[in-house]
Amino acid sequence: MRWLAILALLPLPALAEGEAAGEFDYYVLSLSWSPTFCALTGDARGEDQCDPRHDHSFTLHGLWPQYEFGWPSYCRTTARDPSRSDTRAMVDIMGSSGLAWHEWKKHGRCSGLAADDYFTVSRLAYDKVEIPDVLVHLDRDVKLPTSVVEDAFLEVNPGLSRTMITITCEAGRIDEARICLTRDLEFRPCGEDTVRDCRMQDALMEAVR
Ligand code: U2P
Repeated sequence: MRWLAILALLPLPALAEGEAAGEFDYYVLSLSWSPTFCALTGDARGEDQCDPRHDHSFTLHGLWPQYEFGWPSYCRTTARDPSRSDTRAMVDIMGSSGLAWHEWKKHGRCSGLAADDYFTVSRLAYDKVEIPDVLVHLDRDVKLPTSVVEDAFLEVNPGLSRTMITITCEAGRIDEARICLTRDLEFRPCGEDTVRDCRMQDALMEAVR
């Protein structure tokens, strides 16, 4: 019985797997700065998303069901998986159908929705957030504190405030904008574990090319 007492003292993991679908508190809409993805990963893999004929700025990384603390993943669900055409239809905003499939498996199955509905809601959430024009058309590399990126989002999204968005960095570069939404896709404050504000004063934001 002593091991039970020890188990009870261990901190709960933020990440578990195989939770029940549809039981969550809010969504994180995760937007990925495509030039950073391409520089760190995509170019080396020869991803089509990084081909110069595209001019992606913030692409949809995923719509993630969250708990007030932590998040579910790879949930148990009887919901239909997406068809090839469902995942292909997300390429315009996600960059690749492989990412759409991965996001469905890891996060979408926790939404309690069928795959086509999950992608519809993901697109609605992506469309709800205005990506600042100055970033959509960023035509030169800049170094800046992440607060400037956050300010740009706040300026063009009425109702969005600082506690509802977090900007992350990776390897010295602006990586993602994560925005917290209710299950009805209204802006709301992020849970404390979702806040990953990058503290760099000179994070690289490469131009959209
Ligand atoms: O941050 C690294 C990866 O962890 C997953 N993540 C992170 C924060 C959060 O609130 N929820 C969440 O799921 C993401 O995993 P992915 O979807 O990319 O596999 C994130 O990229």
